[in-house]
Amino acid sequence: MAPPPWHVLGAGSIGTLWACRLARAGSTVRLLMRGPAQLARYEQGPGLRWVEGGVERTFRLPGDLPDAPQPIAQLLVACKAYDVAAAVAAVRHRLVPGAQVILLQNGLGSQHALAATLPEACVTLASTTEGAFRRDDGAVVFAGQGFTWLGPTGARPAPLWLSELEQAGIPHQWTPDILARLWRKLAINCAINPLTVLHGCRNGELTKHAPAITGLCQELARLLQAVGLPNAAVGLLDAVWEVIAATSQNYSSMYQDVTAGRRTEIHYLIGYACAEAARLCVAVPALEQLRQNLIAHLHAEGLPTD
Ligand code: NAD
Ligand code: KPL
Repeated sequence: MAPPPWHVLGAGSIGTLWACRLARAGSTVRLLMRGPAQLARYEQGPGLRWVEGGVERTFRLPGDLPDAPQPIAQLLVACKAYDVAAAVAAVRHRLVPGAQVILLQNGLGSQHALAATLPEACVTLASTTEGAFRRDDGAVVFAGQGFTWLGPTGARPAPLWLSELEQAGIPHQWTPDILARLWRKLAINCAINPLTVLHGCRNGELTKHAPAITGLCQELARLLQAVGLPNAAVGLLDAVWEVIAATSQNYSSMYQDVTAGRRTEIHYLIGYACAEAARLCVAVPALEQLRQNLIAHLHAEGLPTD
């Protein structure tokens, strides 16, 4: 029996990256559009344009409205964390019992909130180091080869659809410890991204702010221990410096969002870390100060602070 189609909710940068590779490998992929205007615009255009290694390819994948009749057995949610709840609510009535729902969001907070509203679905969380961005002309560029960890919200064996990722050439591994992966990445993002926004700099220029990074990593390591993930705290400071060195010429995703005037995912990154610290009574004064400075900066830029 043919595997069910993938429905991609949020055909932005990372959604396009997944949709095009799956389609290239022969999987059936449908794009879920926000509404009639988005669907019309998409259908009048060339389709998804995807650039890998300087080579552009176009994929004319079918687009659907949220209330299209087809049931959804496999849903890839690739919108921003703050859009997840509304986006999935619009298609929830189409999910078959036991539907596979894969969440690609960075940070934490959106995933478990959503999973609680989908008791009959099999929810998979992802943490990816792949990178993609949309060029001014609309094409999505595969900017950073990386790796994707996938794991269940509860205890569940590896799902069958992983073979489709294999065929699509999406480097990945199933892990029962996905929460530790997500927290580790969140901690790294907390130590890097807000500072790049506040200092207006590339990741590599954070070498000028080593004491601040050391202090943040100490607090973040204490927080990781308090949430019950001591392994995620091991070598955190070294890992942050490794990421800074490997991405020294890059601007962090949060820096890019702010300079482009886009809403950030602050609430699901440093906001989530500070909220968990408060809940668990872990003192994180430097992290909290950084969050407040970031909020003041976003406010001054006229951007949402949540
Ligand atoms: P993006 O803004 O490029 O794409 C999100 C897409 O979702 C947009 O096209 C938007 O129109 C669409 N969308 C929002 N609400 C919708 C709705 N109700 N119905 C249909 N579509 C809807 O964002 P992105 O960069 O692809 O990031 C998505 C998530 O992946 C984020 O959580 C981000 O942190 C994470 N992520 C991104 C990258 C990357 O390199 N881009 C890397 C790792 C993780
Ligand atoms: O994930 C990142 C981002 O920019 O969001 C890195 C490159 C790791 C910096 O925190």
